[in-house]
Amino acid sequence: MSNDKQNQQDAKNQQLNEYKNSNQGEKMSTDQGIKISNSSESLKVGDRGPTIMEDFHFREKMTHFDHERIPERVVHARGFGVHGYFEPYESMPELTKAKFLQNPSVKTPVFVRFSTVVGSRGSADTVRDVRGFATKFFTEDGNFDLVANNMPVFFMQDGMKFPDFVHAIKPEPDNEIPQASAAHDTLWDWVVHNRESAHMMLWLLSDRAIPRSFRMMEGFGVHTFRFVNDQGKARFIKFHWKPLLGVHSLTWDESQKLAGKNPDFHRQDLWDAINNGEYPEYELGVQIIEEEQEFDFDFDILDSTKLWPEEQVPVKIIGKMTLNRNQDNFFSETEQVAFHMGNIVPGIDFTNDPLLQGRLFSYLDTQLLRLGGPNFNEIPINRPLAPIHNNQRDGFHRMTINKGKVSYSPNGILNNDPATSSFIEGGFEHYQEKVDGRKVRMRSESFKDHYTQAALFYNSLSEPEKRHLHKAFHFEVGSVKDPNIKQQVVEMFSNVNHTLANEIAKGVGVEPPQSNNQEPKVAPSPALSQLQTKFSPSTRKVGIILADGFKFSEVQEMMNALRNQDVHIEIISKTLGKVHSDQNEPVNVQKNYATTHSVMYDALFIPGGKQHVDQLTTHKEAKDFIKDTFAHAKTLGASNEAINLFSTVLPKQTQLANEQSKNELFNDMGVLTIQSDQLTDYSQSFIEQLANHR
Ligand code: HDD
Repeated sequence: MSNDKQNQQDAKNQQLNEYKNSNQGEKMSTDQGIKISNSSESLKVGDRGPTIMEDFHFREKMTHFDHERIPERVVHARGFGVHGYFEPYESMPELTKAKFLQNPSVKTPVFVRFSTVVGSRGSADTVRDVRGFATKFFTEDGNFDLVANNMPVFFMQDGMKFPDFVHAIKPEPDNEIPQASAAHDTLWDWVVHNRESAHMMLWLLSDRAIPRSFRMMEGFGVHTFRFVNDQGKARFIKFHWKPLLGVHSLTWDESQKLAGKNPDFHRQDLWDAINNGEYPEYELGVQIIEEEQEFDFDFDILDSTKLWPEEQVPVKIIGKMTLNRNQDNFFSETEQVAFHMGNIVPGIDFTNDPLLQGRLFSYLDTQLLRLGGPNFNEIPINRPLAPIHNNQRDGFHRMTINKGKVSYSPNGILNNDPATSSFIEGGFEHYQEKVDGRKVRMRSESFKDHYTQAALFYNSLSEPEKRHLHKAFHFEVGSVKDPNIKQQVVEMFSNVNHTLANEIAKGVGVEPPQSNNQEPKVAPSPALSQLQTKFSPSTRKVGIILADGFKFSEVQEMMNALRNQDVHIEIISKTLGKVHSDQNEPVNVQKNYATTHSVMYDALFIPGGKQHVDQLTTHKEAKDFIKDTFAHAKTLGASNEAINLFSTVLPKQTQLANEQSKNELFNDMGVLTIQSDQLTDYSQSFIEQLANHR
């Protein structure tokens, strides 16, 4: 990496460094810099007397504490931020004049905030929800914010409906129940009265809504944007992030258990990966539609409830983002970062998508309240790298010291500085789209097909994905109390697919669909199924349960093979400390049963060793580990004596089978067993299966 490239990447870090503060080796002071002699006792009249007003240190400490909280985001309150950089693969002046997309040797610093939408700041990471994927690019032309989600469509077509939708999906206002969940009456009441939500509701009830990791989900800009080149030629585009680790999900049971066992599962996963040097990478792609093709599709490209099937409009990969540094302070960075759809750079422009237009107002507005005034752009995490010169002045918490008398334009005193820039000089000029029409509160006829793409998504899912979707309906709509709403959900989704509608009806205890709706006949789009994704064992996590007397050679062989593939291993036992092998070799235990659970691993391996297996037979927790790993269809492996342990825990037929047919039976069930001291081939099969996720 050349120095220039490195310097560019570090520019944001250097800017942030100026504001960093560490207490290490320092003396305690007040906010005014006065050294403090005692910060535990308030100033009193006598050692049992009242505290006195004069105690400036007490008052400063307490008032600061009393004012520590700011309003949480009205949506996307729970999030987690990381630093990184973006690099384009090639120069693309024909497509866009955006400078950060021109030079493969320039790394543009980024800050990304991943989030859930509905839950409050302290809710669990693994709930069923859309995930936010917001990226701030600190480009030389100023900040570009790509405020994306991990689903390519949205609940509604017009920003005007957003407050209604959010009120309906948030906890109900009388009792603030349920937290971080769509499984309640008001949301589904909203859905049946807003049928444009059909497509997005299927995404929300699909496995995409319970990702395995922030590192394993796609990102979508959702709206149609424009790329504009230096000749002023524009094209319609959609942005995509594609994770190099592939797109993978939890099961519903795992995500529910994780919400209790480790509510920070996703942020922990990201934090650990970056600390381990396993930097998450996402390729940036664009779908491109020429202006002349605007009306060539059977959907309106300005409608945010529609995606552009990748088979029809391929995704062109144009660069890669690497996330390589954890934040230093959650509040200063993740909490204070302010995204805004209107943060855009020359070469990228908006379209008339009415949802996008609504967002252009809302983001700036919300930051004014959340961050206490108009100077939030001066907070270090939000500061652009590009220089700022304008006549905006004053307001709460102004940091910049603007010199001189002139704060207006045009002016003579400063010869009209700061001067504006022409398009050629890099000034932002809005794309001169010709628009002609009457002022109306209406929706275009071309926005009125709500079911074809919902059917496209449903038809594109594999059988297991469809089964998960049906079960998700059983839970979400099953939690609705009003039978009328449930019945209307069934009727609504009979417009999408009759099997789906009947499945919903069966699971939630209402009548099959009464109306004779036509199902749209749509061929699947394979790109929409998660089965088409990439699979890799790298950075996956395997639990190995041990008790004293385990076969050392087996564990060693397995661990070496896993480590060679960058798989993480955690040794689990009844108590923390050390366990000893059949050779009396000590091994450190990282987790005891109390501090972990099967849902925190991608796979489980139990080695042989008679004494060790005899003990595990008496451990309920070890058996629960095996049961859950099996129930969640994750890689489960045992060698030699441990196979017997599996037969006592797993389905009845394995207990009845003889030794040979037992092994075959296990292998048919996806459980990997081996009766041999040589684990070389076995460990490779284990890794292959681990890579396949389930
Ligand atoms: Fe939004 C936050 C993504 C529609 C209004 N939104 C927010 C965040 C993401 C998105 C990722 C979190 C940003 C962060 O991490 O700080 N929102 C989307 C996507 C949408 C969308 C992909 C549809 C395509 N949003 C949307 C609409 C409106 C808003 C239609 C209002 C008209 N969104 C907001 C907001 C938030 C927000 C109220 C809350 C906190 C914030 O902006 O900074 O302004």
